[in-house]
Amino acid sequence: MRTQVAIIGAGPAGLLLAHLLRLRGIESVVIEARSRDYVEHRVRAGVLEQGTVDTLTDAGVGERMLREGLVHHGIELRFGGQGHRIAFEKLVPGRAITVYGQQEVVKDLIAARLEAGGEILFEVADVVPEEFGGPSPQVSFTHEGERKVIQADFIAGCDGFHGVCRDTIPAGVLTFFDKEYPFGWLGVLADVAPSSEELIYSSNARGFALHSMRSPTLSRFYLQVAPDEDIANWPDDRIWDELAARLETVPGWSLAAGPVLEKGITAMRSFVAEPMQHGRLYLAGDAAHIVPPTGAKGLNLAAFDVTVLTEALAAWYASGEGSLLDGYSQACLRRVWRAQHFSWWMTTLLHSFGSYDAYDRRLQESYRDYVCTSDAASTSLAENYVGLGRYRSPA
Ligand code: FAS
Ligand code: PHB
Repeated sequence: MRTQVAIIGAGPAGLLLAHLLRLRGIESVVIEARSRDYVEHRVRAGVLEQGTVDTLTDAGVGERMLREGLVHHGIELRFGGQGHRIAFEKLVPGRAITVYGQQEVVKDLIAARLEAGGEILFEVADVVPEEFGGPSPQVSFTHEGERKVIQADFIAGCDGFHGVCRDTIPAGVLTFFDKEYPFGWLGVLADVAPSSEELIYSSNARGFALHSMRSPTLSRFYLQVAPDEDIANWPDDRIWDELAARLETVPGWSLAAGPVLEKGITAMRSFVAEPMQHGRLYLAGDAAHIVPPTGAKGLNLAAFDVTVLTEALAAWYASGEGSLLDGYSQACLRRVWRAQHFSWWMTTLLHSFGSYDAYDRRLQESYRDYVCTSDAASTSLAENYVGLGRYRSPA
């Protein structure tokens, strides 16, 4: 098989990259380890930044998102027995977020890809990116019981944190930056109407809880739990009791419960691999970086990376100009580290850390008070949360 860009991974990064490249007349083949059904039903991110919404809309894959997505103009921080609304319309006028599940974005991108006659090979195995140190990289893999090879000009490593691409880069080339948190998130998808119009980030002595949603009839919740927590310890009744204990902390507000459709535990980690490229292999999305989901940045960062990579590849194919490709990693990492800091900051602001002494807890309380009473502080949160705008190529 021969193509221009071999894309490993059919998550948001790989699928959006394939779509954006096609719009620029650049061919690609996407290979994915899991089945189509699996990737289209994997419940993950839920919040799209304004820039991601604009990218999907302008790329012609935003029609259902604009129809079904929930546009929100604020979020609530809830602590000390009070709710504090971060009002985007006041702090960052004209910018909002859209609540639209990652699996819906994936479905829309797969549908667009297949409708355009693009290729996605699902359920591949033993994927090996090769020869990316020279001008003729290739990817070998097994598909439908047969060993295959894709010859390409470039390889895009969009295979997530647990993929193979990052690890095929020779030792000593990459520098890793890693931070683990002393807790995880228990995520819950429930067949119940949200008890709030907007997202609620709540913290009290019992820990952190997040009330999000997917639609007017589908709610999404998260609970801070121990990092090695076993989901078997969390029957549905206990989940609802704990969510109520952490969210029902302002007078007159109550949480509606309902059937739990799905529950699972996600580890919390901050991670960056630098640089995000080596030879003709380019890493994008979770393959290159991970953020704790508190800032709702993961999916949005992936979209930003592939926007940068598309511009760089388009310049190379148009004129042989390689400076944007050479500068890919640097162009991404500025945004990556901004999102890393914001995600770490939101996580430390809102979670209970067992290691905190009395002084640390007073600092946290003071910072929470400052964020809720200072326009400058809440504007900083708002502009990071709705996103810092789309990539603008230097050209
Ligand atoms: P992805 O991991 O989404 O996609 C990588 C793809 O590559 C997968 O489909 C995988 O099957 C495939 N792959 C892996 N190895 C391969 C191989 N060897 N060959 C071929 N294919 C291979 N972000 C938020 O903003 N909010 C959240 O609430 C949130 N919750 C999350 C919960 C979980 C459990 C996880 C793991 C992540 C969560 N994230 C969240 C982050 C998540 O949304 C990512 O940022 C987003 O999926 C990034 O997209 P990709 O970079 O495409 O990586
Ligand atoms: C979600 O709806 O899945 C979600 C929303 C906000 C976050 C994390 C996850 O910060």
